[in-house]
Amino acid sequence: MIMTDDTICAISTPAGVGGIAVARVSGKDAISLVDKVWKGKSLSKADTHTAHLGTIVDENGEAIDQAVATVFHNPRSFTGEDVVEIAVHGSRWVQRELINLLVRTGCRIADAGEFTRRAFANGRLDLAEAEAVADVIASSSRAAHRIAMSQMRGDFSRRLTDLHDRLLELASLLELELDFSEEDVEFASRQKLLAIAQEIHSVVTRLASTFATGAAIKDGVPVAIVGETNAGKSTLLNRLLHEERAIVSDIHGTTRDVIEDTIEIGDTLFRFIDTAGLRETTDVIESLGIERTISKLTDARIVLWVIDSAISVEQLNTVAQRVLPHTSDDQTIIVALNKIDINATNVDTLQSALKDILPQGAVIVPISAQRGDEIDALQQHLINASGSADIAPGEVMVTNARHYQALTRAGESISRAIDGINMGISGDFIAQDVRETLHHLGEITGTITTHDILGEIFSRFCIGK
Ligand SMILES: Nc1nc2c(ncn2[C@@H]2O[C@H](COP(=O)(O)OP(=O)(O)OP(=O)(O)O)[C@@H](O)[C@H]2O)c(=O)[nH]1
Ligand SMILES: [Mg+2]
Repeated sequence: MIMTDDTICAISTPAGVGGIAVARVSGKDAISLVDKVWKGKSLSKADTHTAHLGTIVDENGEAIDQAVATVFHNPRSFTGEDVVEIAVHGSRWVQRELINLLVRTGCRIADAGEFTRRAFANGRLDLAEAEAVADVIASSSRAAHRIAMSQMRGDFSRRLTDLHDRLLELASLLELELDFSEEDVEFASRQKLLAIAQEIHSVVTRLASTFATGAAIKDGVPVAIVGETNAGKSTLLNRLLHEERAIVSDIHGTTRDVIEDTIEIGDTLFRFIDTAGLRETTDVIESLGIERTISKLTDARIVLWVIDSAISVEQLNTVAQRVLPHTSDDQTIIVALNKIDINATNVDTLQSALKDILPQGAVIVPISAQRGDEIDALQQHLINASGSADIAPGEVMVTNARHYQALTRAGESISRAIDGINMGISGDFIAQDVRETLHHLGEITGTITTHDILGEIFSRFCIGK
């Protein structure tokens, strides 16, 4: 995508039929070009941020549709250029005709993400904010929306600007030291340099550490439903999704493959993953299913371990050996002691046996997946484990893998600077690491970004964004 000063147009509402559809026109000739196909009050004479009722007419004077045109003068528009948004009735024919007419009049059809890219090029948004526009549009839960909105409004970018300023301070202190090194004066005490560098390091690593939760909230927190065959995993999946998504039967080994679906609980999107039951088997297909179970178990944020409460403590230890070795400290384990409608008496025994073998932070919830007992309690534990409740209003969360990588690299270079200061290495080597840290942070907001990276990012947008 090459930046030009031509005028672009595209339908910005979703493809298909709707009550209305909105075409966006942006560029230096946006207003005069739309005026050519507009019958009504002259848009060229209209004030900025005003809406006008009129008719779209083609070259032969034929009316295409009645429309509302909203005029935005540069630089106070989304793209920073002159913009007209034309709302027409949302028939496919009207939408197609309008765009064809605009193209015949002199507009070019916008490339994917070109409106947002122009907004970035004109300094209306930095790169992180532009990427957040896509996240706001894609967000499918309140928690994901809240994070994307905060990023779009610039909370993340402001945090990065603070870091940038601190790094510049560090760089200038180091340079002062260099300038006067001949005279053997140590201007900035190493102690002070160290304190600044450590503060930057701690902010960078804290931001990077929000990625695991941030990404999970954006895409749906992955919850692997695992356990022995016939424990009631598929019954629980269906219960959580409120639909008969997976086959349930009393035959051991009913589920052979992974079944995934998402649903919002509270404000958070969860991705539930039903898996093949864990047992000794010689069946080739079942073994392949179990391999997938293990891989889903390892990747999940939350392990929802379903246990048939009829089993003995001995059997429990056997199943635990198939589950617990695959879990890690980063995961939360929630044990659903299932079928309490028929085995209520065994629950206490199992609960105390479980307490001995479960890691810290794991929770046990006795439930009946079939009857729906204690599902509310289970959902509350899921919300707690998702981490979404811990997000304070205005707290910055990293949800984008590109940002996470840049932060990780920035963390590595500032950490080298800290080592350098501690070891008494000469200031110019340390300054090198500080500059590298600045570079990585600049990649996030787009102050330092190549044409290729920009093309990559904006091509993932749809046309019209
Ligand atoms: N009484 C009772 N029966 C249940 C409960 N949950 C599941 N079941 C029954 O247990 C049997 C197994 O349920 P599934 O959900 O298929 O079990 P699963 O863990 O998915 O089993 P696999 O797919 O074979 O690994 C079925 O007959 C269910 O109706 C429960 O809470 N109470
Ligand atoms: Mg199943």
